[in-house]
Amino acid sequence: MQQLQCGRFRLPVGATDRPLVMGVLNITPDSFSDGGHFFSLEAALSRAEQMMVDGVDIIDIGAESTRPGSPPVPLAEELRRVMPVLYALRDCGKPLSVDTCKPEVMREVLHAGADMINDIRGFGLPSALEAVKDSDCGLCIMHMQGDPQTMQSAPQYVDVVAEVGAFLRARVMAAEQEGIARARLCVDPGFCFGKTLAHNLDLLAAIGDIGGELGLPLLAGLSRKSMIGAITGKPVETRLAGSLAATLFAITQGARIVRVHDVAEMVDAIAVWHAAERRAAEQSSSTSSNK
Ligand code: 7PJ
Repeated sequence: MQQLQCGRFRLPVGATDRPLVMGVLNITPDSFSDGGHFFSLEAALSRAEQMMVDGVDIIDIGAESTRPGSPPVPLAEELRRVMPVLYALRDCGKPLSVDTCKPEVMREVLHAGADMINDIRGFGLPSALEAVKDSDCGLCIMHMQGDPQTMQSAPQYVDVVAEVGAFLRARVMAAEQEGIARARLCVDPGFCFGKTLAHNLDLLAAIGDIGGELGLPLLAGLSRKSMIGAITGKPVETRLAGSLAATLFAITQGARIVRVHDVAEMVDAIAVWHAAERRAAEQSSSTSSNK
């Protein structure tokens, strides 16, 4: 049974386990999909409570907007946003992930009890791996081309699937060289982080291969993203159905953790998909054993 070591938790991420839902808790005043709505501590906590009622498996606290074109958030400001939320949710019973690239933030939040670090730069800043290595937190290693300020201007690849796969492999090796156990790692192709619609679709079709080749659980974040808008023509507030479809497709391709804004809807979609999928697997194994 495959498990992801995630601070105080061991999360089931095997091929037959129910895919896990990571709920996005944005505490930025400007993040692109729920800009400003959840900036106050009170609002962040009530949002987290609702996600728990809705069946969330991991809460991903993000204080640095990574919306395309967004400016970096200074260290002190990021800590000012994230720490009160982390302290308040510390004993909520769910694994707490922090979406950050800054080694100083990683150290502080791990000290305060975060279970996972989700780094859109794949722990690429100097001393990021060092900041997490002596804890037992989970790591999500994500691929991004460029940086949030410029990444969507002209992303370029010769072979996006091979290049994203090679990047993730290199970062996994770097983590292992720091002595970080593989059981703590998951990988993410980073949809819409320096990718055109065509790049994103290539990656979506191939994510099973990327995760499978590395032998690590795959995390996919598609919720409300620009690629959903590019396909449906819908603005960010009306991308729910498109997000559910893309995310379920990612699950059929092998994603084990999905990062979403709409937890209740995703949990229901997964419950129905998983029930049907398990039954289909039972039927095909009983058919093959009768042969
Ligand atoms: C992702 C993320 C993602 C991981 C964001 C947004 C932009 N972390 N943080 N994967 N996206 N691991 O929520 O649209 O796709 S911020």
